[in-house]
Amino acid sequence: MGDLPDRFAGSLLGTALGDSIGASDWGRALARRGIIDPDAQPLGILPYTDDTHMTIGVAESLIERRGLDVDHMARRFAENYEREPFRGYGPGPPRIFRLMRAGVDWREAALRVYPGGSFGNGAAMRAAPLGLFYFDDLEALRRAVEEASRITHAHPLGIEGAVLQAAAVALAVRSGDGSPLDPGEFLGALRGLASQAVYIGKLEAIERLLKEGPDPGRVVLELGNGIEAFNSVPTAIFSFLANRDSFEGAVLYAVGLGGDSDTIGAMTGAISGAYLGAKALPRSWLAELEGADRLERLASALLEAKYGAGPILRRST
Ligand code: F2R
Ligand code: MG
Repeated sequence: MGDLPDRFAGSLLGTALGDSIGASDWGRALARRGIIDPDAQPLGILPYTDDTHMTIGVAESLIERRGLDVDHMARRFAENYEREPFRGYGPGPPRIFRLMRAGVDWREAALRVYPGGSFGNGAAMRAAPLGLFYFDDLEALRRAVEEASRITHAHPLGIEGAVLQAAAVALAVRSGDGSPLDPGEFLGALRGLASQAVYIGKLEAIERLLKEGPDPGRVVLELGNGIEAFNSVPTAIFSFLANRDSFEGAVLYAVGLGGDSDTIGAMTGAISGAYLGAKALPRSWLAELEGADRLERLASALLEAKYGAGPILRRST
């Protein structure tokens, strides 16, 4: 396998860049102008939001436990939230973390906040480290993502969105190795993991929209740009596939679709960064990204944890 460290770093840094570009006025204005300029200089630091904060929690837990330990991950989410509650979390997860703090098991808390579970995109937006850790085994990936999603998102649509997002990251890591990516094969592999009608329909729509052209109005109409997993995960997959040779092209296209722009940007950045690698990310954006060094260290420790070699990174305080 080619340059795995570069692709692991690309996916975590790509998540944070997509998140922070999509959350910033500067990034959204750049996206609206429709000019893809990798040298465009952000107006000051690019702070990340809950998308990246939770992605960090997933990575930390996978590293410390050398794989999925779902109770450990649930505790880590709650601890990280208590340290930095200002990251712009969606409505549900903080309520779950407060119930956990009051002694309620997360399995019960997740179903108390949304009977039947949440179908928001919060499990999908944090799924990149799971896609990286399990990139070489889609069945193990599916099982791990299902389990990890249930901590906050127990609804089948929230879970399947996370599985598809993690699998897209995994397939991007695999196919960034030399031969050009075949969108039909990529979508076919995702289709093999989908069981919910809305995702099956949207994966078919992605294939058609790739042939018809990336008209943003049509894409939003058919795939969505909302906070629900089924209205944002397919949109991120399309944004990547329609702009697969350019990280900034993919992220600015995603952010320009509007709606939940930080999360669609984050998920697109995670897939594109996994495919193109960290070396393809714009230097001028990375220079301003909050936590870039920490994300690089986490990517490297995640790879070490996967293959069982080298020092294990403990959480930084
Ligand atoms: N939403 C934000 N940021 C705005 C928060 C602002 C904050 N007050 C501040 O500035 O500090 N961003 C983040 O939210 C999205 C991820 O959300 P998540 O984690 O999935 O949240 P939740 O609450 O589980 O679901 C989101 C909404 O989906 C609808 N929904 C979900 N399940 C439902 C169900 N079973 N029945 C009905 N509706 C359901 C609800 O409208 C939920 O509020 C990301 O964008 C992240 O960046
Ligand atoms: Mg968001």
